[in-house]
Amino acid sequence: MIQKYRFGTPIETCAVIKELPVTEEKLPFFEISSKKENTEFVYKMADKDIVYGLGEQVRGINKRGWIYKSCNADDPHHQEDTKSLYGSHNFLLLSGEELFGVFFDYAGTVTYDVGYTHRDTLRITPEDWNLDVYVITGECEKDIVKQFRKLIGRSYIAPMWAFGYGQSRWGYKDAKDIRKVAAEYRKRNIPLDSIYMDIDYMERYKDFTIDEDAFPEFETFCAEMKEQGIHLVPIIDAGVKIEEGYDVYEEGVKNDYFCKDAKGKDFVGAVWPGRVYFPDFLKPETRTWFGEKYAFLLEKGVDGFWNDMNEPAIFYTEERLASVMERISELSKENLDVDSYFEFTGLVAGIGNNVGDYDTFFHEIDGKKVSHSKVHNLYGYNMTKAAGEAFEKLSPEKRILMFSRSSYIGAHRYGGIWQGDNKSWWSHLLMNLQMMPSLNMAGFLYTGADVGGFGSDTMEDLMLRWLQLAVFTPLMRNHSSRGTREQELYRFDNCDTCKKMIEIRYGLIPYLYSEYMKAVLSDEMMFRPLAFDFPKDAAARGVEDQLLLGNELMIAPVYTQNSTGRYVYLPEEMMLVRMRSLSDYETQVLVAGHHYVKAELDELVFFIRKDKAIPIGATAINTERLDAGTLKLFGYAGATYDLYEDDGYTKAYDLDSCIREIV
Ligand code: MIG
Repeated sequence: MIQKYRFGTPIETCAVIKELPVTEEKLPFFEISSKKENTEFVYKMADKDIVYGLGEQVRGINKRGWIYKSCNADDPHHQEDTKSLYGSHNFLLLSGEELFGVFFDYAGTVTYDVGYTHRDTLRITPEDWNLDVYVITGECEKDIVKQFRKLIGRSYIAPMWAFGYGQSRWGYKDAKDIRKVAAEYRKRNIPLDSIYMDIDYMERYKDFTIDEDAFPEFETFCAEMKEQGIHLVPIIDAGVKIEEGYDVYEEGVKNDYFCKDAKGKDFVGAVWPGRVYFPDFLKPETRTWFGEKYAFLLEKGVDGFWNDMNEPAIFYTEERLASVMERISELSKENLDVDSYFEFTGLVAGIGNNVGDYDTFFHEIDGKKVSHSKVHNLYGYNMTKAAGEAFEKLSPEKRILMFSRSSYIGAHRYGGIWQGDNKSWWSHLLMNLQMMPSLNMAGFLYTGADVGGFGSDTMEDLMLRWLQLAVFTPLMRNHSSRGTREQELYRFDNCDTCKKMIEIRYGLIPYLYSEYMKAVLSDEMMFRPLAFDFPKDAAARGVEDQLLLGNELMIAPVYTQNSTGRYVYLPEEMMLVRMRSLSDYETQVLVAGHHYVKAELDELVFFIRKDKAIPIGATAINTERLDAGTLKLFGYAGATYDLYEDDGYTKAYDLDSCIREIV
């Protein structure tokens, strides 16, 4: 059951697709406590209660013990003490003494003190008191999530080719670089479906332009890559360069499509190209206009995009830069001591992505001026919505790949997300795993992290172990930052082992795609904490580094360096699979309980649940060449599998007619 409670006059977020009546009853579970500065929702947690949810956040599957903040942030340091990442997903699931889900539909900042100040107290503090709260009760965790997902609408569906392996790097500067990547992969017969184009493809970082010197005859280049079975996936940034003669800028100014400053002038911020205007994506007209701009690339043969910098990331605002410069020039005359030195470094460090700037620019909602700070978390969502809505018109038949960095619940209907600028750290491999279920709860099913890590220098063993997790995630993209160690698989001595992992991925794609589509079409989670299927199992409730995948698998990757195995908890009997390649593997049935499982660096380990089997096929150079005729059941003897199969390309998806039983 879902009940909707309203406080004040909330700003419409369009997170929810069902119009529910507002109940007059008293909000259950929470006390509303008013203090001088703020009002909070307070819930007393029992000792063993687990708090699931919050989508894209650091730390564990169980969020207890820390403070989180919904305030979309461009923060490349995903650390234990980080409070906000790129998305705001205000859904929590309490499991323990009570069982309920709660969604705070609120566009501004929300703070979640999940047993940090007091171990037993969950305190939720929205910045003001205009919000809708949905409380969901049900039989079990899965049932509550399913009700919530029905409330927020069906998740975005990616094309099948987006389940292939993708290679990316911030630093491919021209067609020659990209051709080289393609050639190196093809030469070694490593499967590959896509190469990503980062900001360098644009003409001086202007959206919807192509640098003609770097990419002459882009359309032909795109066709050349398609010929090799490779999709090019360009990045689109939120800020629009201020430059006379640049059509996107000029149209935006003329038609009033940009955010305004306090005086009503177009608001000036700065990102890659220097000074930019930010499209007011909260205005339907702006969305229609910006969305149609993607046609520029679609017409050239592109069929996938990633939206970036849409929190929005701001390097500086005119105003702040000016005042900082002024203060620095004063300070430059001083003898910098303990106070003034830190003031100086703080001033410089505080120029970029300063939350204080969110009060200095404005959106137009239903003709009214609204401060950005009130709707900050909706910005990236509406950029993705602009693209998603446009694709329905521009490409009514064919699916277009879209994933975004910033998001809010609701954005899941228009695109996936990736987990942002992680680092080549072992802890971030675990974080990738831990974030999967909470993102699924929030509706983001097409997701994954930068494999191998984005920032800092990767290691070949980290890359291999990371592949052993990413083999299972819908988005499997190797991406890294400029200035870090190059990490295309062919850079490593163990390239051949990496290749085998990619081949296993392609063998698993029919199964993974099938489970993904079933999850999307029935509003379920593809990745679940163990306790969602074994709620009464106390040991399962504590597991933070294993997940259930679909209805047949459990994954438990190795995420520590120099380990040749790990402890795994089996809530029931399962079949251990240890795979070195599609043709070199062993299986072993293990009883329920704790096991030490060996997994050498070149061994992918996963588990098939009791009396289940999955289809595995032959590998192929890309998804288009996968042959369903090669599928064979793998797992418990006698088990069958209901395979969901469609063309992976058009929008003719249907749960009933696309299922075929594999025996
Ligand atoms: O960090 O476009 O998250 O994937 O390579 C700077 C350059 C901006 C952030 C994205 C990252 C991308 C990078 N961008």
